Amino acid sequence: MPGHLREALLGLCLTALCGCAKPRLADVLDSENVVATIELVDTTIAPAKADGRSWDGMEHLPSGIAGMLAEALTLEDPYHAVVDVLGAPLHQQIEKPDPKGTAWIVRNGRLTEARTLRVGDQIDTCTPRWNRTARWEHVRLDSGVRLRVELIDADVAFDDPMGTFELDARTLATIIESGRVYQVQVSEQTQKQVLFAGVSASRE
Ligand SMILES: [Ca+2]
Ligand SMILES: [Ca+2]
Repeated sequence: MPGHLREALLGLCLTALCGCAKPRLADVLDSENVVATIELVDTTIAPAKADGRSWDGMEHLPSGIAGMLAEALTLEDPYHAVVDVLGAPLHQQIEKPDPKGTAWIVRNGRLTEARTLRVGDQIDTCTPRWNRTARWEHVRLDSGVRLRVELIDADVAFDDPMGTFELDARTLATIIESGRVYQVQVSEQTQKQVLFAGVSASRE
């Protein structure tokens, strides 16, 4: 092969290699100035409490639905599998929760920038949308930052705790790179009471 062709080919290969080696945003959070807008868009809540009872009634979630839900959480695309289960007619018959809560940006262990989550008219729902109430701008995203969310089912007398989950900075960086509302599975942090958090994040 002529020398100039060999050099051109080598250049192409190096360019391709450099392209592949572009660092993930999660790996440069402490070396680059990454500033982000973050929004908790929605959450997906289990149709029953961890003990199988419905959020507001006395009935138990039918065992068939509970089994389908448990299996859906293990599938390759768990979010869409869970959404399918939540749409089943049998599930529609049990009392749903009235979610509300608080969310924070955690910075080096300190809770900051609290946001109150309310669904307004969306009572009795397992899929609350937070209507842009849980939004943070100008968040300096380094490895010491997390998003923390505490949710409860509002009741007349004694609210039912739903759970607390946190998303670390690497997860938030992955959400930025996805370029969409990213459904993060949080069920293992909440005794499978809160299943997914839909989060949008973009670099400013
Ligand atoms: Ca309740
Ligand atoms: Ca309630």
